[in-house]
Amino acid sequence: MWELIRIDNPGTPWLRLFCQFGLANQPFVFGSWATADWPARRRWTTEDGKPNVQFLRRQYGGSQISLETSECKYETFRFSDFLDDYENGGQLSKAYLKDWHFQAEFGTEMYSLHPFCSMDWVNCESFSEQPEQSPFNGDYRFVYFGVEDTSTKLHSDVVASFSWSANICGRKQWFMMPPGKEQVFMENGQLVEDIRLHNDKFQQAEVVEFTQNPGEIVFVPTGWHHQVHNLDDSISINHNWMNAANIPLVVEFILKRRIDVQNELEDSKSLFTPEEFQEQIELVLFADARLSIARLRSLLLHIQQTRSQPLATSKCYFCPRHLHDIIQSFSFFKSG
Ligand SMILES: O=C(O)CCC(=O)C(=O)O
Ligand SMILES: [Fe+2]
Repeated sequence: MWELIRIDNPGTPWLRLFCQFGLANQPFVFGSWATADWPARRRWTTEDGKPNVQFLRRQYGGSQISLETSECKYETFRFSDFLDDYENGGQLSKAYLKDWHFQAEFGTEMYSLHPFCSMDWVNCESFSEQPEQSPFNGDYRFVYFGVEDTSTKLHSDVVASFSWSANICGRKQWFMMPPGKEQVFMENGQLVEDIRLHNDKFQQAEVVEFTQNPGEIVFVPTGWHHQVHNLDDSISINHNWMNAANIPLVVEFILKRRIDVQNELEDSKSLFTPEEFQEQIELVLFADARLSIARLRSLLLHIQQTRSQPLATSKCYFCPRHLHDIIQSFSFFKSG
């Protein structure tokens, strides 16, 4: 069984993490030091490590949240009603509150990003607060709240993005496997419901199994399928993102999906002019893959423009701080 690498040394250079895990597309976990000074860890939890219901209700109770109440059926509730139900051990709060666009409503004051996570072309750009300007039509920043035994089925993340997931309270059990190995868990053209029932295949699929403790941050690389179980009542914060390390994988993903969409639409081609047909492909591609070729191009232009400006005029990458980071990274590589 594969062992997951834990980064316990807060002094580990970000460039080393970028090369060893970002560029190599390999998972790792940051130790709880990475979130030790996050206000969320103090304020959202009680001393015994449970969700701090009073604080959460007071600060965020009026927010509208969406819950999957039965298979693929979502309903909207007030967060305070969800919390009341949680306190009373009711049924509503047994539904996993996922993908809550908390940050779009309340901002990001409750946490801060490690440099490895802040090199982010999705959520750290000027467009991230303006859905209509964003190539992704919004941000990819979320809060999850799940009671013990709630879980997320085997999946890989949206648009071939990276994700990080920080446990504010509670523990999660993770199962992850390298890109392509999910095929081992295909039955009748579909991924199995729960890979724990197929643990005889774990070795073949190179499954990495580990527990994420409170405060730890898991890095999920592009295309790695994962299944996640809340071992306790848990709150987590996560982002999906892309940057120079995984953009080649994103481009490969979107080009492949474009070919699929074009093939799917081929029958209706004669109904459109060539330009309209291309537009149609882009529309379907965006609906299906949450990105399109034009949107990807606008993202890349934005990155090129915003990055080349300061670099042309400043000596950022020659300043003593960055030089130190770079030298440190290379000495890490040499030593092991
Ligand atoms: O915590 C969970 O239930 C799922 C997290 C996840 O899928 C992710 O961070 O990509
Ligand atoms: Fe995920």
